[in-house]
Amino acid sequence: MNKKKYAVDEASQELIKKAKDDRIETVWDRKKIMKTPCGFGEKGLCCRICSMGPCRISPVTGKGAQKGLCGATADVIVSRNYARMVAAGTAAHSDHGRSIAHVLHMASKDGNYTVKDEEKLIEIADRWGLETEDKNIYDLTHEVAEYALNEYGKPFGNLTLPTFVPDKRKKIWENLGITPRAIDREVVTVMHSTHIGCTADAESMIKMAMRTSLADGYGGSIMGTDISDVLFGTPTVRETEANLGVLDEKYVNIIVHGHEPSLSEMIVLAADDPELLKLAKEVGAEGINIAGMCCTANEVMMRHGVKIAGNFLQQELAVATGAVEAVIVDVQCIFPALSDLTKAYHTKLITTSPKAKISGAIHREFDERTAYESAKSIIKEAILNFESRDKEKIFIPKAKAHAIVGFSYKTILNRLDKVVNSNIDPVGTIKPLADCITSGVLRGAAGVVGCNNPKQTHDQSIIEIIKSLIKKDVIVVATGCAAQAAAKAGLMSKDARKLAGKGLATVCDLVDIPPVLHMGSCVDNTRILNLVGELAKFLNLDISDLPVVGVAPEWMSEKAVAIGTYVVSSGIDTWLGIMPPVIGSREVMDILTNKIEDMVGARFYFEEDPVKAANQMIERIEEKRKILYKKLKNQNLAVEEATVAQN
Ligand code: XCC
Ligand code: SF4
Repeated sequence: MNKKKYAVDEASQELIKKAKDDRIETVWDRKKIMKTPCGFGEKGLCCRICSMGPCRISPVTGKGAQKGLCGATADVIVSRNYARMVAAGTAAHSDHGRSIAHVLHMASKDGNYTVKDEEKLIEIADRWGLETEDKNIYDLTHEVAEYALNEYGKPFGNLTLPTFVPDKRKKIWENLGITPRAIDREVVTVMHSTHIGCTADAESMIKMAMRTSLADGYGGSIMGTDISDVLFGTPTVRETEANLGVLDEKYVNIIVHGHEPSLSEMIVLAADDPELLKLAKEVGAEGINIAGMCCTANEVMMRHGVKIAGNFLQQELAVATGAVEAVIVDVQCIFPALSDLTKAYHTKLITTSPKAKISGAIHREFDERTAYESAKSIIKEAILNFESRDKEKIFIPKAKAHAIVGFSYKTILNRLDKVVNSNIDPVGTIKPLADCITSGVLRGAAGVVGCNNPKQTHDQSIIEIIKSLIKKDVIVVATGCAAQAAAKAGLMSKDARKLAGKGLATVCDLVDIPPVLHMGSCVDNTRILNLVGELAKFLNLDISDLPVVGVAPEWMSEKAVAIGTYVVSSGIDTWLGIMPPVIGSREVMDILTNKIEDMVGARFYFEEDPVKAANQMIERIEEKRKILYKKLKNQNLAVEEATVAQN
């Protein structure tokens, strides 16, 4: 290994070495071959939008082309590229949400998919103004599903925003003209406006990107979260383990990888089928071990405690253990490299979605109408593959960590009730959290989200940022691959309380939570929006008044750009640990890191150094606290600062 380590955890390090010994190629090898990334692409200055180009321009050096053939400037090209990233990310989250809505439409009393959380169904129906009284639950289910699907393409009006959005925030969006309309419409509008010969004004383009991102955060992603909760249950606290050490040599190991829980839920269910367990024994295994990867892991872990094999950059390493019978995938974040890689071992790569076929993989289209049987036959294929293992090639690292997970919005409220004096305080409200934050026992909250990226040492920035924050009494909520990094590092265990500052540690003890709360997959960032939205409403403030920050230390996907944009547009300052391709335009840089604050009360920070980023976040949180006090005092709320200065 050269100067920079590839990964921080032992399991990954051991397997990177094994991959090398096995002479297989991983992302880090390909990164070496790739050498320096294209400078134009990196700055956002390459335009492939029409075939007069591609045009690549050099405004930074001032030499060579300064405009594209059509006359597009750096500001135009960069802003268009940025908006397209947001549109693609929004499309991915929202289409995932749509699939789940289709599954909801299919749900029936004796079907493969049923309603697990009726209360949540009714909550959604109420939010959308649907009549719920005296209605057959499955009639209501179909109505809710139809309403959801209509939100994607309704011809008139705006998206039906969730009730947790504070009125002040809605006003801000309205005044800026960025209130989202139908979800698909926003994506299409960006694709249209970025076509040659349309929008050529960076600010207008970025505003369109913001509106589209809001259609993701308050539309498509919410569908993903809320409807999954209806179908599969709203997550509650569970214990699990994380890292590649969860694979077990004696078992048939199956990795579920991708995003949509409709597949993984069935796989988890079917893995308990007596017929399959019998078959597993017959081939010489002790049982079936399902482990998750990426956001699919988060979905099944939150609802069943299924173990986490690893996050994004560990997908190849899992295969390199030589102990995985099948990697079952659906959509998003699946390396095409798995196709060749699995062939170097006995592992089967099984694709299941027509939206993500991979050449060289086995395609077993997952049919939701016969979901259970589909899942069973896929698992069967994995079991029968157990005997093809090459014992010589097996190495499973020991490393794994214990984690307490499953913190949905409701679960957090229920936990907080433990500290409530029910004679005075209403239970089931956000008041205890508001008290912790306004009193200063907790200095603030941070959402640590997003992916892995080989531009950074795997997981390192995520872990460092989280540790710095909790030490300063900032409670961390995490989703996606960042949450898995935290789980693997033991930051979601009881023990992690030792790493927290005094205030946070006290809260953790009282409420019995770890200092880092796993809130789910990336569509579940909506759970965080829900939390901050309700908190702001409770305090009669706007989200931008809260001492709350967001950070994606090692992001890589377009989805992360969409998330970052809706988080900032919601009024939450957001740090990106990987520079997005916008540096080629002075105007776009200025909008995203400065001007946008005048529009929505929050801005982007681009900082690759995790220590610097964490310090900036803490500083910002303290600044926000001062504003918070002023505003609360103006409302004549009696607030007492517990610890005035950060010590
Ligand atoms: Fe993918 Fe969602 Fe990123 Fe992980 S965090 S690499 S998007 S799996 Ni969402
Ligand atoms: Fe070049 Fe303009 Fe075509 Fe882009 S749209 S490729 S800048 S001519």
